[in-house]
Amino acid sequence: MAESTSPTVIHRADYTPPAFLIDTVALDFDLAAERTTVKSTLRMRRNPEVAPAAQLELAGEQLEFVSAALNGKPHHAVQVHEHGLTLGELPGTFELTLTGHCHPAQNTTLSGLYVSSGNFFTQCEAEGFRRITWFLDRPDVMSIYTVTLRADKTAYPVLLSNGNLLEAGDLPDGRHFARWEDPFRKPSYLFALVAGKLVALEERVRSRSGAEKLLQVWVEPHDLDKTRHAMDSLIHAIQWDETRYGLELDLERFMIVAVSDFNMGAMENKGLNIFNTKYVLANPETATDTDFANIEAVVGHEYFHNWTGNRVTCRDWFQLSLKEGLTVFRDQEFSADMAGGEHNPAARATKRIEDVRVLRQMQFAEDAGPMAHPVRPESYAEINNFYTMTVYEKGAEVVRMYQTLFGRAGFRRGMDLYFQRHDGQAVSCDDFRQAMADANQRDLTQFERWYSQSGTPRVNVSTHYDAAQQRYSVTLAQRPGRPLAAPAAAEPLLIPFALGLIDANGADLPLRLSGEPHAAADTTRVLELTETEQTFVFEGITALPRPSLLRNFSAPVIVAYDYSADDLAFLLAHDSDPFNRWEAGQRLATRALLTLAEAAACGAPLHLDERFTAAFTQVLNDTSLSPAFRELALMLPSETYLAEQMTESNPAAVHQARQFVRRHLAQALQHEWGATYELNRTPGAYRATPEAAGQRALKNLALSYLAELDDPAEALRLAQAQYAAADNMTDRAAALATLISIAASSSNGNGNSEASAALDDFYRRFENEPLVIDKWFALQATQRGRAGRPVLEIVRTLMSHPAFNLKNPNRARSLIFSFCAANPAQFHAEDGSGYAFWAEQVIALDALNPQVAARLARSLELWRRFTPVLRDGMRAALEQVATQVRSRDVKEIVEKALS
Ligand code: B3K
Ligand code: ZN
Repeated sequence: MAESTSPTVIHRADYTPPAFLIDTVALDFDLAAERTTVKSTLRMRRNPEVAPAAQLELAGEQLEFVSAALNGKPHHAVQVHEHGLTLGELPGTFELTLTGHCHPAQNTTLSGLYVSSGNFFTQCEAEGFRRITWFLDRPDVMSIYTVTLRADKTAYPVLLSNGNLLEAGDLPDGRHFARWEDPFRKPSYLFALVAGKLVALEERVRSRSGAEKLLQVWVEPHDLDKTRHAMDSLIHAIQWDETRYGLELDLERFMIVAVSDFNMGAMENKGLNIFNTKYVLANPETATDTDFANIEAVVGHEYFHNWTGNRVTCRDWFQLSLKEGLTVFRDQEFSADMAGGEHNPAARATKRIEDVRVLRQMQFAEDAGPMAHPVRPESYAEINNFYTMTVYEKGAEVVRMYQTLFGRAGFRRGMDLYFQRHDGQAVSCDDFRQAMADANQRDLTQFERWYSQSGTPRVNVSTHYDAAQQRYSVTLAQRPGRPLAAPAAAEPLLIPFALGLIDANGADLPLRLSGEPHAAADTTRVLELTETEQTFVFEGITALPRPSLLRNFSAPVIVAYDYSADDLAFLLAHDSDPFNRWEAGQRLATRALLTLAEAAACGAPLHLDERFTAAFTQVLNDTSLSPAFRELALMLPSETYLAEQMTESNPAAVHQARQFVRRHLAQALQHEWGATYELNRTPGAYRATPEAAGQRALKNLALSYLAELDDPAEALRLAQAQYAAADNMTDRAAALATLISIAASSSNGNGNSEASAALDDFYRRFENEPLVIDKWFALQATQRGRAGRPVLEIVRTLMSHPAFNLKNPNRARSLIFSFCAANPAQFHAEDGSGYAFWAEQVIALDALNPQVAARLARSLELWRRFTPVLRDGMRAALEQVATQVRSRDVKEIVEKALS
């Protein structure tokens, strides 16, 4: 039944420090799947900096209360309620012992203590610890933890928790125990335990100071052959953090554990990272190049949290970007260094391009909808809803801007000062900014606005060339991101705007601003835009140049400049900034595709500007560019991104336009695609290097274009051969996708039997590899519709496949999310069938796992921007969900969408 109340909203401005502190925590677990007993002994005292409170409020959820003791004696001034305990009659310093039960086997939320494949796991961030025992479950309460685990030895031979192992041994009745101590103070969200039948790949390494460290990657026994890459990634991450930031691993051992039921990617619990199997397990047969790269990035990310997040943590959850934005920035730099090293700008650029593509497609969209919020949000109903693209990805861009302004050395000085000041503390985004400011002797007051203003700022650029004076002026005018939300309140930001000027031969011009004695050595200049509008005048410009704007995407803004198609083609061919070469191609493609989509929307005939095809051909044939770069440059903007750029989003029209261009390019470049395919084969043993991965990506892009030809016989032959001969998942999955696509586009059933034979083979081959079966579901959910058979029908059939399981988030994402969020043309069917399906699934997931349900709920949030028919259908579905869900998580999302 519907609950009528809206969730309570928490405001950043209401922060108050805790009235009590917890110095030490001793946890004692008797693990049993149905009912686990947890005894928690807390050494507590009143916070001397806060006025004394009459009562102590401890958070607790879904717990069964057994007893409370104060200094060893039963305590009766305790009220047990739905959200925890209220305790009275407390002295200044005391020991509180609380005993209770939780129910791991029934826990489908995957928050707190739960069971997956018969093993125990925990997930505490953000507020899962209160589902294990009663606590001051907030990040500014930091304590030393000692944990004793007891369990049946046969069922749970491995018992792990944070920190160092103190002792372990046998107990009567076939049970055993292990006792762990974490020597570092930490907030409750970083607590973890794991128990079960697991095995580990182990390595011993020496850290910089010479100390020996034990590294372990724990998995289920049949997955041990898929742990090498995660271990290598961990070793690289440890070395990288020492070299780049002077940060050393501070524990004797560091463990990663893989679990197949997990709400997100991974979790940085101190010394005991728990990972979704998707970000640990890989070998060439089961994992794609993208999987390999993602594993390296996520292993790095969680490891880097050991300093940025764990040693220095967040004062409250509004400061989440303090650790997330910073740690994403660190993992992005780590991946760029791994891909190309410090001195390979082209290889670094491919990583930058991939990150910016995600930012633009996902974070810009978030900023344009009802969930828009600043990097440091002002309020929330459910904190789990704020692990967002804005907090993570825009947060990382904000951190990157410090480095753009101060250089690597200046950024490092700021980091050093930050740790010097705040190691062991729970702090705020302001503290980080202050450390950057002080270390670089800069006033960063204005920079604070990046943390408090939501929306994507726009920078309008206009240029003027004065031939007589040989002067070129560039005027930058910034506009706040959300014109409807009190534009007057938005004050100008400090925007680092990197720019270059290019001459008619494609060479960078020396840059000298008015008033400067000579040109700077660097031909890229970081202009600091601090006013609403500023003009920068460059002297000694002897002929009209072309501007290369916002090089390397130096700030998370939208740049509006009236480039001609010729300018863009020129920049695509010549810009020395590899990011902006890609950017020029994207602008060109976006412009062409949007024109076509608007035409398709009103049924007008479609024509493609030949200059586009010519520019595209030049990139494809330019073998001086790396295959990885060419693949990125030749990939058309996604349908989702394009639909968002339309006056009224029309996914069907976008699909039609994009397919028109793909078919056109397939035909026009038929010969080149064939040659590209052959030239980029990677014979010999599989290697996951960026170069080899780039070749496979370009080859498979070529294959996908060949499949768009009117006669796809050659593509069919190549795809079948590639599928059969593949020694790696990248090539096998790409071949399968191509076979599915050929079958979908044929009007006479051509390729149908080949596609279904390959799908069957794929399933049989990988039946026992859940992560590969996820790919099998996802490939089918994201396929193009066939005449007379909408993809939704296929998805509904797959929902009753024996391998489908709504309770497993990876599986739910592979089928349901793939369809609702990654197949726009099919999902947004005019009859509203996609929306009805979405509503059913959000409601079903809401009862099992609110965090996963809330993520799915977000796929309709931009509903107001669509064409009227679609808008009405989406609103109806949202209203239906709003009346039927119970969780705070989903309610917050749908209420914001409808308000
Ligand atoms: N800190 C975790 C995310 C926790 C999400 C809680 N809903 C993983 C990460 O960002 O590294
Ligand atoms: Zn993180």
